Amino acid sequence: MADHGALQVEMRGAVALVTVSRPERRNAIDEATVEAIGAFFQKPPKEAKVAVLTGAGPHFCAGLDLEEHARLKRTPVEFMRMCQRWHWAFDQMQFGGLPIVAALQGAVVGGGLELAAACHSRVADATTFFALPEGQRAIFTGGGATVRVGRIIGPGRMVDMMLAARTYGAERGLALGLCHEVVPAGQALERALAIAEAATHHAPLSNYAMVTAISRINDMSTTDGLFAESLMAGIVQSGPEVAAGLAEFLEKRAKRLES
Ligand code: 1HE
Repeated sequence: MADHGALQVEMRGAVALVTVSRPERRNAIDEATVEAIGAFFQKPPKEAKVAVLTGAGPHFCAGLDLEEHARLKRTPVEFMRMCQRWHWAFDQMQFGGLPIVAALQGAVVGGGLELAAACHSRVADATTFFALPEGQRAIFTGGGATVRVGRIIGPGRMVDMMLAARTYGAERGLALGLCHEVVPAGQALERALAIAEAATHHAPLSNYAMVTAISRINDMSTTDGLFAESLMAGIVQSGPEVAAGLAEFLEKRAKRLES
């Protein structure tokens, strides 16, 4: 188990299990934690093919560390610069090329939802709830929610979610795309690890394309997006696993797709 400040990292085969570990603060994110997250995903261990991200204890993450925020009395420019460090850190996650499966439980709120939204696949257990309580703390989202959460649930619903101070439970979150699967209480980590382990068997270039190209292409015009897709597909096609992957199917050795 490697210790990166508030981040604990444990290799489980080719899966890096990354745990935000400040349970006494409900895994609230302070400056050191955001730097540790960015540094880890900027340069993950070479042997890691997929990561699972979770939080220690009954809550995934309570968002911005409000105690540190109150203590530092950040000026507008200081807060803007802090938000830009969050953007940098979460960009390393979303666009860094390492697939990340989030295991969610309890509170996934404020910056905690921003952290989850930078992951590529999200498994929630039945205790999970989602909220953006920034308005209730007299602040505004600053860790990427306007972009990432806005794109998942739509800007109109995000405005309403904040203005009406809504909390969505796990099943509602599933319907909205805030999570992709709901499992019984206490089983999110086990299921996230299983998804991650299975994904380690994909060709590395296929995984890289999934987690880097799709969201970028969705920021492009139609013609640019289609061109970028063809380029990405051409590069993935150059991978050494392509012939073996196709032969497995053609020789009827591949696992069948199930409905
Ligand atoms: C914290 C934080 C925090 C808990 N910063 N210390 N985020 C929020 O507005 C969410 C604030 N937190 C909560 O609503 C609740 O703590 C929870 C629903 C997450 C969990 O409730 P519970 O009953 O399990 O724990 P608790 O008793 O409320 O908290 C336990 C301790 O954690 C307590 O400290 P203690 O010294 O009294 O033991 C809390 O003060 C502490 N704690 N959450 C600091 N967030 C880039 S901008 C992003 C903007 C935002 O993220 S705004 C949303 C902030």
